[in-house]
Amino acid sequence: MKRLYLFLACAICLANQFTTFAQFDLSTQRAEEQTVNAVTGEAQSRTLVINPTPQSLTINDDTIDASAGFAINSQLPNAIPDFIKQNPKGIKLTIDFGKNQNLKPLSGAYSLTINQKGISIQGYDERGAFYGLQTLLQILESAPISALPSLTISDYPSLEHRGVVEGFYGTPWSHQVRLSLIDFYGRHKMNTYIYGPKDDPFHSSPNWRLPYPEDQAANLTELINACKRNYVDFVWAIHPGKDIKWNTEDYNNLVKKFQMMYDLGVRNFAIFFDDIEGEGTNPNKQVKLLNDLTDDFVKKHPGVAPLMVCPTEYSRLWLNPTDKGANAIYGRTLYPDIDIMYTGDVVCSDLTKDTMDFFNSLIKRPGYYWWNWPVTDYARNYILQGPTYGLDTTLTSDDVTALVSNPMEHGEASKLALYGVADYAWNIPAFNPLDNWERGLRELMPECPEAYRTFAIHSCDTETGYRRAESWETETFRFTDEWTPEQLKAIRDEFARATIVPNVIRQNCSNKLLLAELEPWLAEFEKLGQRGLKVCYIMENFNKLSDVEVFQFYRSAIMTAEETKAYNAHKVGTMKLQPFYDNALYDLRAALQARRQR
Ligand code: LOG
Repeated sequence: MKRLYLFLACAICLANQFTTFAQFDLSTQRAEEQTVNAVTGEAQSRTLVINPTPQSLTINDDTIDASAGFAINSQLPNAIPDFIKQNPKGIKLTIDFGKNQNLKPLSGAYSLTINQKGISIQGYDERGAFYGLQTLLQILESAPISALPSLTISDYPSLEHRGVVEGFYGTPWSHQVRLSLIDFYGRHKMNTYIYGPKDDPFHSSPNWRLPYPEDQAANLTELINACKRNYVDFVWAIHPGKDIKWNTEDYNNLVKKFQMMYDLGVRNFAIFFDDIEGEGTNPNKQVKLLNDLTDDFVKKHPGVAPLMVCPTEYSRLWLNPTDKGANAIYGRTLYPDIDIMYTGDVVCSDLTKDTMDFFNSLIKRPGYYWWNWPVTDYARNYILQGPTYGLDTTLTSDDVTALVSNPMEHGEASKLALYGVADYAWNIPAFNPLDNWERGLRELMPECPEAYRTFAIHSCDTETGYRRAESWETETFRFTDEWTPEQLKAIRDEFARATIVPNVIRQNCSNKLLLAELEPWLAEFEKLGQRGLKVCYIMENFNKLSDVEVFQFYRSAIMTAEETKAYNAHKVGTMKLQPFYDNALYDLRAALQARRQR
């Protein structure tokens, strides 16, 4: 983290006319991004829940009874889950790929029909057939097996690459969480997992030249196999720029490391030059390295995809926009099939047409968007559970070739955000942030979605950097304002819910990994509810209570130093609930003093 701060400090100083390096708080650097945009979209009621939203779906009036099971004829190896009941006399289920000429010629495109003749999935490619099956599985979850809707779906992705870059500072995800996430990617038609945790020493300095220890190598192979099962491209990224020397020795070190990773099963490679300084930042050397590696390694190894790169100048905040800038050099000299990553106007930014137009004009190809959300490595005391928004719904694959999200070090708790990333990247024009969030809550905590919603709506903003709408249904006011008993009741009820929902979640959420990640914030939410109720009580009864009583209640509502410390370590409700409490305490104290002086 310190390194990140230092780096950003350096970057800013560079942007400020190459003056001295100084260390300063990231929040001041991101001060220009303090506007909080409202969440767009609205909840929809629908009979079928399919995420990502299909491009075209027609539901007919009749239904199909599949309760006897399915007579399966599938060209897809090993993808039919056990819970699908097989019965040679049941409804016909055909899964095929590569033969339907009417599909969009895009990897992952498919059609699905359910009618009286049976169920047919046709994929443009094998991945498409797998995605058709994922859609069918979601339909089976949301419709009764005895009355499946007759329907036609024709579907394809808006963007070629959709998924995740594990690219944050902090504790890399555990193997178990990674495996669970990879299944989640497959289920939601995300096809990209870029492995690049900053704190994996074998990805970055000092050990990028060395082989992974045996146990870690075995885990990587397991991840690669999990990705294959889910039709996810596993991209292994290397971050050599902190200490790379532009000489033959280090070039050979890189080729050797790529070979080792190839032998473990890696077929997609990325090189990250972000957050470095010194020799490694030289764009001409970076380009030569990438082009040489393409000639010497990529082209000589069957099945290896074109390289991708994260440049040093990955944000408009400090990039040189002229012809001499690094990205213009990339644009002119980097092989055209190498994708170039970009985080947008600042480090954590909205994805807009202007953002991409600017970058694409430099790099002479559609950029590859690295979205720094819901990452919290710059604000680790928050858990981001808000809607996925800030993504322009007019973009097409001509503007942006990929959307990969950099999530929190809490992998399970990042799934809610990724549920949105998957939906947007698959079907951009249909993306409805609020509706997606409402569905995501149900998908991720089906046992108690309302309780999860109450927690999540108050756990969205970071107070710094990339601001997010939070508590948008809560109306707050000051004790000194004109307020009505109804207003007070509404906020008191919300605090009361905050005291209750953590236990509902603890008792009902069956995803124990998620629960463990949320727990420190659930505990703080509960305490916030309790102290909120106290101030509401005083506000309501202020005129009825004696000075001594008010004072006693006031004292009991104040946070102790320990409570403040615990809250600051795991903050929730920072936009509305905690400020309401803070203001109430301040105002009540002033009102009591005024009353005593009378
Ligand atoms: C890092 C990234 C980090 C993120 C958020 C990129 C390309 N690099 O400012 O590793 O997780 O910001 O703090 C970054 O975004 N640098």
